[in-house]
Amino acid sequence: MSHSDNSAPLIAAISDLQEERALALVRRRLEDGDDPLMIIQDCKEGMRQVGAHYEKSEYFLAGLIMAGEIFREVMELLHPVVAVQASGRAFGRVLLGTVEGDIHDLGKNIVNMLLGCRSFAVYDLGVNVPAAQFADQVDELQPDIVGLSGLLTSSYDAMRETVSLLRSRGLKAPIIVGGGQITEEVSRYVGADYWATDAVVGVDICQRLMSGEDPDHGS
Ligand code: B12
Repeated sequence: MSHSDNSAPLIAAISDLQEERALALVRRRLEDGDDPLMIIQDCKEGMRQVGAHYEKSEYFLAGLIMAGEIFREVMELLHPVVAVQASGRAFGRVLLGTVEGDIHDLGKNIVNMLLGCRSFAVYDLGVNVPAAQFADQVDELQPDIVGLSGLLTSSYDAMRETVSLLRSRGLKAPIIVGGGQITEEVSRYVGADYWATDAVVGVDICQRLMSGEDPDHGS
C-alpha cells in the first residue's frame, strides 16, 4: 500500500516524536473519512524513521519508548473505526504471540485486530513467549494457524526453536512469521511456512489458507 497526499505530515509528526500533533492529524484524517489502514501504513513509516534515528544515535531508548506510546495512542483512536464487530462462527483459529526475548507488540496487536475483523478467533499469548508455552497452547487449542511475531534479529533463533518444538510435537497447521525485518531467507531459516512484513498481507494469507487456497509464501 503506498502513501497518500495526506501522509507526509503524519509520518513527520511520528518521526519527530510530536505526540499531540500526530494524534490531532489522525483525528482529522478519521473525520475526513480516511482509510484507517492507510493511517496505520503512515505510522509504520514514521516508526521506521524513528528506528533509523535510533540506529544513527540521533535518538536513544527514550525515543523508541515515546514512539511506541504514540503508536499505542493512535491505535486507540483507530480501533473503534477498524473493529467492525465480527459475527457468526469463527472463520478459523489463530494462535499468536511475540517470541521469547522480544517485547515488541504493536505490530502483533494490529494483526490480532485485523484477524478479529475478518472473523478469526485469535488467542494472543502476548510478548516474550517461550517455545514451550506456544507448544502447550497448541496442544490445548488446536489452532488452524500459528503466527509468530519478532522484530529483533536475535528473535530469529527463538522463532526457529519454537517452530522446531511445535513440529516435533506433531503440529500440522501452517506457521506464519511476521515482523518488520523478516525476509524469505529468515522465513526459511526459522522453518516457517509463510511470512509477512505487513499485517494486511499476513491476514490475507490466513484467509486464503482457511479458504483452501494456496497463497504465496510471503512478501
Ligand atoms: C517502538 C519500538 C520499540 C518499543 C516497542 C514498544 C511496543 N510495545 O512494541 C520499545 C521501546 C519497547 C523497544 C525496545 C527495543 N528495541 Co525497538 N523498536 C521500535 C521501533 C521504533 C518501532 C517498532 C514498531 O512498533 N513498528 C510499527 C509496527 C506496526 O510495525 P511492525 O512491528 O513491523 O509490525 C507490522 C508487520 O511487521 C506485521 N507483523 C508484525 N508481527 C507480525 C506477526 C504475524 C504473524 C504477521 C502475519 C505479521 C506481523 O504487521 C504489522 C503491521 O503491518 C522499531 C523500528 C522499526 N524499524 O521497526 C525498533 C526496533 C525494532 N528496536 C530495536 C532495538 C535494538 C530495540 C532494543 C534492543 C533497544 C534497547 N537497547 O533496549 C529493545 C529490545 C527490547 C526487547 N527485548 O524486545 C531495533 C532492532 C534491531 C535488530 N535488527 O535487532 C529496531 C529495528 C530499531 C533500529 N532500527 O535499530 N523498541
